[in-house]
Amino acid sequence: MEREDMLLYIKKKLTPKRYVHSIGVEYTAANMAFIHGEDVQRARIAGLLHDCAKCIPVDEKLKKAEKFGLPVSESERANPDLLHGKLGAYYAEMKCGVKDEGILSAITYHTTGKPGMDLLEKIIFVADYIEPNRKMIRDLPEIRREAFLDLDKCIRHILHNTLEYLNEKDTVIDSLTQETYDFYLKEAADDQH
Ligand code: DGI
Ligand code: FE
Ligand code: FE
Repeated sequence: MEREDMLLYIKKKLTPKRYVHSIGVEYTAANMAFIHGEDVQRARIAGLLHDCAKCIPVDEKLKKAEKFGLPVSESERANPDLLHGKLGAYYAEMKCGVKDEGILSAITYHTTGKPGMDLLEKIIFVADYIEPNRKMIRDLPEIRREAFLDLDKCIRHILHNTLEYLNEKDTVIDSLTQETYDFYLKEAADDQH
């Protein structure tokens, strides 16, 4: 599918705010690709489509994931909104014809991250958090600078703040979110020695 058709596709599936957010992630990911040496078109496609399943009602997210045979973890069952990455990758492939496994993986893991992310996965994880239409959240100006200057530090910072926020909210924390944070903390500590 060409970009124009992807735009039409997500416009149909998303609220106006979520549509604007998706375009923000597209161009933020493109700029991060320039700086960090990722393929710009891959970053744009992943950014544009990452939330394409976000606006499906919660109970339908779970039903659709089961219908499509996608694996559903305990925390996803408790909080089916977490499934929008996995479902989004499914639609990106089935509805938009994306075959690039790296793009599909970046969409799948954009909410939780995962240990040992490749460059495209890191870019989408970060671009989602820092895109210009995001409402101001704690440390955002600093996190935006880190996104271009020190990508792994940026990832640690985002996960630190997200986990703190989720702990305050007293909600289910996906084990992948915690594992990702632990992985990047350990990697940074190992790099010191
Ligand atoms: O879809 P977006 O809003 O653009 O961003 P996202 O896919 O990162 O989802 C953001 C929400 O997901 C935010 O409220 C934090 C939440 N989140 C991230 N990791 C976890 C989580 N929520 C739960 N319950 N558990 C997690 O591990
Ligand atoms: Fe999302
Ligand atoms: Fe998003």
